Amino acid sequence: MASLFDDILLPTNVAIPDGFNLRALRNDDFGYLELLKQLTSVGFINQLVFRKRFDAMKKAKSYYIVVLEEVQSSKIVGAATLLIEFKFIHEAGSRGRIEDVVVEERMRGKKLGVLLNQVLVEMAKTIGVYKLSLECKTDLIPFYQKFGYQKNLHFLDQRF
Ligand code: 16G
Repeated sequence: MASLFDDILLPTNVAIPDGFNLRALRNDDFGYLELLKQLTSVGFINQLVFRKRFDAMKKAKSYYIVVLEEVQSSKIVGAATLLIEFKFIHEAGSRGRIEDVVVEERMRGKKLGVLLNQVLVEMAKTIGVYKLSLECKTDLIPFYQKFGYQKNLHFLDQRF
């Protein structure tokens, strides 16, 4: 069993409610895929594909996927990703991106999404990024603004 990153990097100044455990994603956390299905399409990923993708992320050393585990059931009920992108601009600075924030439907309303965001903002500050950004649905803008984000550039995408 391997962790995506060392749990020592998790902030100590964000309180985790009783009954939950915050930790890095592990290479046997196949339940994470079930949770991601509540965010968007995941498609079919077998354990081999999961492990290979996990290994590639670990090797890249710029993926920080944190998961919230419900202690009683050992189920992952929340997760969020901090991705660090290396740049030449800003004195070879780093940009942080928050991705794939998801909380299990039956666990919503317990402020677990707030907690995950606080954790990743703290980690981004510790790692040292000049900018932290995310994309979200319009109705979630007020939620994310609570963590210091401002509406700024327009976001464009194309899908294949
Ligand atoms: C949301 C996520 C983004 C994810 C996308 C998936 C956050 C803050 N944003 O925008 O990270 O990639 O949903 O939707 O969690 P898609 O499958 O339509 O790209």
